[in-house]
Amino acid sequence: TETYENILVETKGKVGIIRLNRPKALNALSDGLVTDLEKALNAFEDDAAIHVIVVTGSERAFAAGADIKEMAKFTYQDTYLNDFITKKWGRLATCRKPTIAAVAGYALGGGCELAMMADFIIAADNAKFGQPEITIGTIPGAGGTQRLTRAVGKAKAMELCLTGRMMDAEEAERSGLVARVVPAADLMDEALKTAEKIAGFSRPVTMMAKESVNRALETGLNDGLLFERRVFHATFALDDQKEGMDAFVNKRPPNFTDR
Ligand code: CO8
Repeated sequence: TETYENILVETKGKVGIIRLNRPKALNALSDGLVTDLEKALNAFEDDAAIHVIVVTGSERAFAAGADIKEMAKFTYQDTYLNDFITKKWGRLATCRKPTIAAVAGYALGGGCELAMMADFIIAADNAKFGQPEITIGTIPGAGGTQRLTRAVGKAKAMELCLTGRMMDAEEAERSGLVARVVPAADLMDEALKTAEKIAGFSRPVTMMAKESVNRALETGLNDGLLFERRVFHATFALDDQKEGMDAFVNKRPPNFTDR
């Protein structure tokens, strides 16, 4: 695998792992880091051997937001002309393979937004989520007002965006932002166990399930149900549907071939 300046990349079986790695800046999302992240995500998406992607940070910080030192001097023209920050930033949200954010420590501003771009978040019990942009004179710019509102509802999203306060892992789980909270020491084990479980299923079927859940956020109920039904019917064209159901009927483990 390629080496990067701001992230560490490794693979474990069918799982691709990206670790944000700017420890001195609490993994602040500099242009360099986001460029590395986009490249690594592209590589995992293109690699047929990889089924699931896990993005994580350090024990102290998933990411403490956009790099404020870098951003401080930007003019409106800079941000507008460069489309700061949608281009590279959004890459995690457009992955077709399942993605997990394994979050310990701070997930603030762009860090919280990045975590929310993953399919789901597994949080360490020391995780802290927030959109503190208001405290530095700006607003969330990578989905904080939109994905957070969909995840936790208007009241909590408003409160977090307007006050900048952080919520802990327990509150984040209770309000629907994170799928599961685990002891900090077990975060990577639990995230990898979950990723490996997904990676053991049929790759096209996991992608279809992901695509269908995501439609729920983009459509009305009847269009969403129609989309789901079409994709459900489509799974019957796959060898892996035959294999999965035959294995169940004959009480044996399935051997999926991603066909
Ligand atoms: N950008 C740049 N450097 C940072 C950032 C950041 N977001 N966060 C922390 N650092 C640096 C600090 O400057 C410090 O560096 P140095 O040692 O050189 O002074 C080092 O990391 C350690 O940080 P602290 O000393 O502050 O550590 P503490 O434990 O005292 O505090 C906090 C931890 C509470 C997380 C604190 O660092 C903090 O409040 N950070 C900023 C959080 C924030 O406001 N984030 C939102 C940024 S705005 C944003 O994300 C906009 C999103 C727009 C879309 C995203 C597109 C990129």
